[in-house]
Amino acid sequence: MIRIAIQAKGRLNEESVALLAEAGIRIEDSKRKLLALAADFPLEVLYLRDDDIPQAVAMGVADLGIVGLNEVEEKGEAVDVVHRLGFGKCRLSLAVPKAENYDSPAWFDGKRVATSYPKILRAFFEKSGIRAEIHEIAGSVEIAPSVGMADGIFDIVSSGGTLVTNGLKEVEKVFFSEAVLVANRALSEEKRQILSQLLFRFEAVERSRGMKYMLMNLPQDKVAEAVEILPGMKSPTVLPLAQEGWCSVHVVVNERDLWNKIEQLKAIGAEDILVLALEKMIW
Ligand code: PRT
Ligand code: ZN
Repeated sequence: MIRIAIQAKGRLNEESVALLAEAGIRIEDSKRKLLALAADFPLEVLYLRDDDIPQAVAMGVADLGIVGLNEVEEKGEAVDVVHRLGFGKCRLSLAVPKAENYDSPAWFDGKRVATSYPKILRAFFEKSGIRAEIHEIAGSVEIAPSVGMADGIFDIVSSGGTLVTNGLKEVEKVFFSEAVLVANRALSEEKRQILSQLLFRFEAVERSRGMKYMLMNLPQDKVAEAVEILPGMKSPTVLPLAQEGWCSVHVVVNERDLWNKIEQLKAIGAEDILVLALEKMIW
């Protein structure tokens, strides 16, 4: 049995639960008990505030955790980042009122900066040789300049909309974050095995994201050209058709390239193209 801590509510909760579900791990009625058992995998889920996850994992209250890399870095707890999960992407940035004439980090010398991430900010200022006053506040950081609490802020930015709404502009992108899987450093052999099973499933889920399964009928003598159009396809599945000189080609393509590939394939004579959702890719 392994215990994973995930955010109880907030931006990472839904995608954490969805990732587990896609990995075939259903969590018994998530009526927000603190602890819930998975139906068909040796795992239990502990619902916590994101701020508490790094420490819970470091102490072994949970074996694993899904949390923003920003929290892991800020808390500085002794945990291993074992996998990047690709969701919850954001950055920690410095921002100043938009009317300011900002040209370099030296602008912050002698200024007051409000943030909930003092440790990461201190490291950045030290590295840049800047002496600024860091004011730690727990929330609503973006309003600090307009109420006279600070000259600038250091906060999470994703679309940048919140900064604009508050009359601020992003001037330095300091730290890039996404949700990560963290692990306790002293997992038993049994737990390591469950972790590697879990990682195997996560990787299969990630690999199949954005991928489509495509089938088409193609004149037999065009297979080599189709392979040119579909690079990366080492060995396409080619099945004979009842009609002489034709075959059926099956490939996996990235959704991004889908229409482009379809047009090229039609141009060499592909017909009856079917595009299907791809559930999982395992190898
Ligand atoms: O209750 P709990 O303590 O668990 O949650 P929380 O309120 O501390 O965290 P939550 O749910 O807001 O965020 C959890 C994690 O999501 C963060 O630690 C980040 O790793 C990640 N994340 C990704 C974000 C954002 N994107 C984000 N945009 N966290 C916060 N924001 C904020 C940002 O600060 C801004 O105020 O959302 C606002 C909108 O951002 P813009 O730039 O899109 O306008
Ligand atoms: Zn939090």
